[in-house]
Amino acid sequence: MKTVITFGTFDLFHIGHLNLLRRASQLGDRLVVGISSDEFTYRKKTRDAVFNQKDRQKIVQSLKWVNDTFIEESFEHKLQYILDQKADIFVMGDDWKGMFDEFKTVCEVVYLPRTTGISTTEILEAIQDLSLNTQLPEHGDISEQVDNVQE
Ligand code: C2G
Repeated sequence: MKTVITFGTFDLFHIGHLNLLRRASQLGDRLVVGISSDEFTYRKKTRDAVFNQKDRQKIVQSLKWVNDTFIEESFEHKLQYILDQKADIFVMGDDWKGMFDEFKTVCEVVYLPRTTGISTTEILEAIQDLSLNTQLPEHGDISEQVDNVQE
């Protein structure tokens, strides 16, 4: 039984989040996701998440690829979360490339390609521009961007 662990804010849940979690789940048998607490999110981004931590956790927990979730309180506790969950593989999007290599001493560390052209910040900007009729482009499956994985 291979356990995969990943972390994120997952605010305004979007297709980039979905692609990351689906691909992470394909790397093992069990996917566990640490959801940034509201306070940790404020410290990371110096703005509040739009959705509170309970709702963000419920959304991620409801996905068919996700087996378990917990609230992540800080960067400093990551190693402990990895050990507590007995994770074999630590996954993050490649915007974090190299940042978590220290965990290679306890598990495999994988950075997956980020879905281009979408982020919580871009969604917020698009909403602000709605009066200008801005719509985000359709985002294909990440497999179309990086490989030919069949569903
Ligand atoms: N992601 C992605 N493609 C996007 C947007 C996000 O693959 N277009 C990935 C990120 O790389 C990350 C995950 O989705 O692996 C969650 O992204 P965020 O919600 O933005 O989380 P972040 O603020 O990066 O929090 O301790 C680490 C942090 O908790 C990560």
